[in-house]
Amino acid sequence: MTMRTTWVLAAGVVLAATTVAARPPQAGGTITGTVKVAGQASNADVVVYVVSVAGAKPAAAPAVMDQKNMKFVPHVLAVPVGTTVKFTNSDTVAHNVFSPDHDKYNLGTFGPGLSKDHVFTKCATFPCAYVQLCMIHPEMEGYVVVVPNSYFATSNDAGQFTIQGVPAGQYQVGVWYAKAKAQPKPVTVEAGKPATVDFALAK
Ligand SMILES: [Cu+2]
Repeated sequence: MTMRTTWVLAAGVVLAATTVAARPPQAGGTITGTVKVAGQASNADVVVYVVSVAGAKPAAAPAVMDQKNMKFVPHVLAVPVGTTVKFTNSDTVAHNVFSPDHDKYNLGTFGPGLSKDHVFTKCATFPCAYVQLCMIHPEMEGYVVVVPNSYFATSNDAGQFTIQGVPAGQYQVGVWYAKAKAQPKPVTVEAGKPATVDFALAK
């Protein structure tokens, strides 16, 4: 090993050590809980989100809503405001993508293997739910739900949800569901710990 190689390796080690040390000591806490929807067999597809987080990161990577077996998949797609959603078509027939809600969009009709993008930049009052429809197949229905930041989760069949890496602090946690409602609830997040909040949704 030459002297120069040794020096470069040593510098790399110092740089890596500095990067680790510069990180905050705690990566935040977790908000977890269960939602129960009155009169529904499944408690899935409830969007749970932190109403306001100081310094929240902007939208990350694009999200995907597929059209598969004549359905929008996932049925409910929650995204932070500013996110690009790629609507793909995995079926063997053409589909159409439009929504009559808020700023409205109509991405037209496109065939198998193709996709169209829409950027969800506008939302006056969070959350903004866009019913997702197809003009060719009236039975198709999905939802894109625009939330204010990247701290959100969508419940599973059992109604469970987990929002990871929330900075320590006091927050309001809101819920969205297509057919029922519940008021936001306060939650206090401590670094490295789970904070629990449960919701009962009714019409
Ligand atoms: Cu369709």
